[in-house]
Amino acid sequence: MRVIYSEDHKFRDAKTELHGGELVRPFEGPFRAEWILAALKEKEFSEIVAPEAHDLSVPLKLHDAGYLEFLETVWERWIAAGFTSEAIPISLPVRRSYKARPPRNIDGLLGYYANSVETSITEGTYRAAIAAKDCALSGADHLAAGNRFAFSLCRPPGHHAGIDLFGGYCFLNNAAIAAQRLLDKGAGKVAILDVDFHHGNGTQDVTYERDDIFFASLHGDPDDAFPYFWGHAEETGRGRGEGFNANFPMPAGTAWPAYREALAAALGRIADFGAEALIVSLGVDTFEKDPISFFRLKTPDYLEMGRMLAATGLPALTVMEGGYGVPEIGYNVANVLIGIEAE
Ligand code: SP5
Ligand code: ZN
Repeated sequence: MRVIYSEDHKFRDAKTELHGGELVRPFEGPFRAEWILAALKEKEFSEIVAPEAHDLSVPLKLHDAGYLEFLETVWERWIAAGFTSEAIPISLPVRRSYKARPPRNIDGLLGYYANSVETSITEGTYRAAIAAKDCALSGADHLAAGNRFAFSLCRPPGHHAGIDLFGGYCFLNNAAIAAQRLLDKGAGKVAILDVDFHHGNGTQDVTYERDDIFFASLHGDPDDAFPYFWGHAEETGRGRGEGFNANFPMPAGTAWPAYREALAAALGRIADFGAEALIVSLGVDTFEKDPISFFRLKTPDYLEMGRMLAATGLPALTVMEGGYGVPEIGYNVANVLIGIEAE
């Protein structure tokens, strides 16, 4: 299967993440892509290509124009304001913030566009995020050209990025951008299946009122896990999108037998929807050794996950999301892809 990878991910190399009241070295760093790439090479994935550059026309169909301009300019504005460290918001619109609108001050604007504050913005962040969305778009183009599978090794990840919101280590919603590209190239219905440990709140945000993208997410129960304020089973879509969003929250300690049942249910919903293509938001932070998550999947489980995904019979683009802490994340990703190709 073709792997689309850009070295530009290295421009996203934050030094700080707010975690447990301290600024720590981020869980989401360049070493993640290096581990994944090394495992793919070891498992003889030989077609590893750089993405084609794409413009912002597809992102602009999902994200707010002011938000994209903010992402492009925030670093220079932050430095111009006299700050010397990484950009972290301090004040966010919350309950009873009356008709919150974008403030002029860059420190305020940072909070306006944030949905969480662990994600420091740095000098190279925008450049890396643009490369990640190009990986997603090039993967979608590969499917649109008639190929059955591709893997977009996106970094930074994207599934927490909403219409006008960054956070959860995400800036542009790579998976939704890929789905939009497939629709633009002629698909009538596309499904996004999110198997990252965390609820894909950004993807839910950008697809919530749509009936041409079905979104299903399997994740840690938001009563217990980030992003806390999204991802409950009763969130089913709005307006014409009602019935086109499906959340599968699961408790701490969930291992493969229960996970597999939820996955089968989600794939059943996607089949009923009549999807013509599948985008998989692949986080391997469901792994038993993940440092920030609480599921208990083991390395061989990812092979079976891949087989189940391919058994849908759908063309499938896998897009990288989370998975932290240990080099085994590379083997877990490789196993999903091997399982997909084996089916
Ligand atoms: C793409 C992705 O996986 N983003 C996840 C962002 C999560 N950031 C906040 C993590 C908070 C973890 N707190 C759990 C502490 C466990 N000891
Ligand atoms: Zn995650």
